Amino acid sequence: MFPHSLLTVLVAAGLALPALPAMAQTVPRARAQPERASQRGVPYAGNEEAMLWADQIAQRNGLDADWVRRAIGRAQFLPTVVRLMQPAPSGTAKNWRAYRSRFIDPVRIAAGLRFWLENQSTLERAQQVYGVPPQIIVGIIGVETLYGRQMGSFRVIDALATLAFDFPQSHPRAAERSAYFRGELEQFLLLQQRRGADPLAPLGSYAGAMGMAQFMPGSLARWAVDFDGDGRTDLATSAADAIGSVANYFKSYGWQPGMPAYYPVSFDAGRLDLEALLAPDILPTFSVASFTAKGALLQGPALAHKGPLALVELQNGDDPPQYVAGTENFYVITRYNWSSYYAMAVIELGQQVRQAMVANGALGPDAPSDPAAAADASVAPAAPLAPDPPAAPAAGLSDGAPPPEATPPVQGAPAATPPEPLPLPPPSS
Ligand SMILES: [Ca+2]
Repeated sequence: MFPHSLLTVLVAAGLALPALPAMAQTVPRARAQPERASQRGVPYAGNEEAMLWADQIAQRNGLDADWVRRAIGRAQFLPTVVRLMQPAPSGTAKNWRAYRSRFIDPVRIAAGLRFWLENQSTLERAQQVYGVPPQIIVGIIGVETLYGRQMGSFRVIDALATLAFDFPQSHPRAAERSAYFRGELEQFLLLQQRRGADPLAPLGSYAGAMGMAQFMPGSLARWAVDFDGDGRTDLATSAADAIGSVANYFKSYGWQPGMPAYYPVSFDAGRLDLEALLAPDILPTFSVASFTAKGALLQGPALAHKGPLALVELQNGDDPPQYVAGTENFYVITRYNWSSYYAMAVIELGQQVRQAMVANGALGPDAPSDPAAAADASVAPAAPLAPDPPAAPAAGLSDGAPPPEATPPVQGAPAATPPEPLPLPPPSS
């Protein structure tokens, strides 16, 4: 639409939005690796397949071919990105308590309190407009980037090009993932072109996610909103834009105002059918009656829940797992990042920050009750009956792959953040 001449690009480079993360010095802890993201690899200018692709997307989108060729040609292969994208070795023990400890800590809670206080009216406006409660938004932005402090230090174009053209072939879904990242790279170039911004400037995660909310380019194009009304949508420097965009994302995935994300659950050993309960993984499937009939017991407000439920299992290494009854809203949180551990960390961080708000007198104890969880208890019920483990648990579904019934990840529609699981910490850490 507005093809750039080389001259324009050079000018744009100088005028590029201050955008992405001047302040970001490290990748988020969950994804952090000791390597410096600044290590540079071979430029893609010499990669025929990549340059052919550049010509194709230039033609398809009416972009200036030289602009696209220069952008792709100067993108660099990053071996670190390939390594970070490798799936965790099978047999790696999942450990909720260890995972939790990475995100629920005094530093993050204090930063969340500050963020909530500074953005309280915006968070309330987002709830009015989109129906998504503040603590969920605060939980997401805290887990993703520690409230903008860790937005990633990889050059986005390097990360996306590496994953588009050199996705690790050992990955079980390499072809699909490679196609996905080519779509994201195309979206990224379109965004930068539309903004008149330098495609080599933005920094982000090793998967190319950007800003306080770590949106992939396709998600930026589709769900990001200008929530502070300054005429620009900037998730790296505008907390309001990040807040509105996260809320808009959740609304689009069907967040239901007022519905708890989960309920505590306990087991009746006599009739427990854990295999059947875990078979659908995190996809809410069971009515309260069928849940109960299979030995998963609910209480209080959960008994009046109308929609379907899922039994969410959180493993604890060699210790007994914990379980909660996930609602459709729990499932919506996993559309942001396909992991039940991630969703639970978001919920718990939001709850903790909310409690800090109450303790500081910034929220009344009677403020509309916490819709993130029915129970106050920070994660419920160990319910460690530890019956025989199910013969064939739907392992792994909640840690990277969407359940089969879930909407397939069409271009621009998958999780806002990288469509790969956050690596779980080693059991000992
Ligand atoms: Ca804005």
